[in-house]
Amino acid sequence: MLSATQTSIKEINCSAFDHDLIINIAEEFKEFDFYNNEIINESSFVHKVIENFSKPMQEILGAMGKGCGPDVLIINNIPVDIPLSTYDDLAEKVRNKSRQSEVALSSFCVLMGGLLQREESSHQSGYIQQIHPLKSYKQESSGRGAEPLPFHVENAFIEDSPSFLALVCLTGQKNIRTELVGVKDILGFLDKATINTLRKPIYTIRSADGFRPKQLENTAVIHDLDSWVLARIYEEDRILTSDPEGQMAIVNLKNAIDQAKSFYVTFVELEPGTAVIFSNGMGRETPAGVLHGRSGRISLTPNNQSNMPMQRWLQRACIKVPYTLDQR
Ligand SMILES: O=C(O)CCC(=O)C(=O)O
Ligand SMILES: [Fe+2]
Repeated sequence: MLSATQTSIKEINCSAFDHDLIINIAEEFKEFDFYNNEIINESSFVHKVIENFSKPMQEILGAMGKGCGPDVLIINNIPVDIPLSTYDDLAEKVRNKSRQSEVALSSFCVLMGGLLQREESSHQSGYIQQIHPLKSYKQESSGRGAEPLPFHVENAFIEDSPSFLALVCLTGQKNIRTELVGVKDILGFLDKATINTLRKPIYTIRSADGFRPKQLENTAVIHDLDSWVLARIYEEDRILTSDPEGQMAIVNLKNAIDQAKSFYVTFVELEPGTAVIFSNGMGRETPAGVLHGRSGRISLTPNNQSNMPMQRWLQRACIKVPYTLDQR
């Protein structure tokens, strides 16, 4: 018999107090370049966040950062920068918005005790990224494309993968789902021998669409780092090895992903003012966290459903808690 999901998902509301706090901090830091500078190094920002956010928000994000919170946290009612400008050009849109979503993402990072991580190998090298389709890349399965995204752990092909991902929705689109499936739920379909083989440093992991070609060699798929465990898992064929036993383990892993997908996928249909924060395939001592994906094709024409002449637009932060790489 199939057991219940082992993935913990929690949904909370941002209190009116935290909501207004984000607006106030955004006003105070409206001149700060959140994309090219490390807000985490601004002690006045860090103090403001640590001293003012409500206790429930501090506790849940603090627990997640230590690896003892939920795998996925959904936060409703965070402020959305309104009005969002209707420029065609994404860079113009970003320049002309207030800084509320940037402050929300940066604050979550501070409360988790993490660092914002630049995405060096992507086309967006700043501390915060835009998930927004661009006409010329619409056929990509990526943050700038409009196609669905197969399940993945973000940046599993770089050694120093992010520990958490935070997404904030500025503009939503009906029937576009951010999907999540738990690492434990996937591994539940594998035997011990396969998991042990996935722990061996015999794999090469390749980058995905929307990233410069890059690969991580001689890595484990279930990778022990300090007291954390990172699952470098892709649904797509991006995990390779010449080792026959390793190849068998990848086949088994694929089957396990398929099984987990048919029983355990959850999703959020992001709406303006909703954030989702999840462990990027990271667990403390034991495998945990989630893979994420996206179903549905994003529309490149204005989104009338939200009464806003805009396409779906998320902002994202890659958050890294202090783990050091295991050099074994
Ligand atoms: O568009 C989404 O819902 C998810 C995008 C995604 O995979 C990401 O931001 O890493
Ligand atoms: Fe992603």
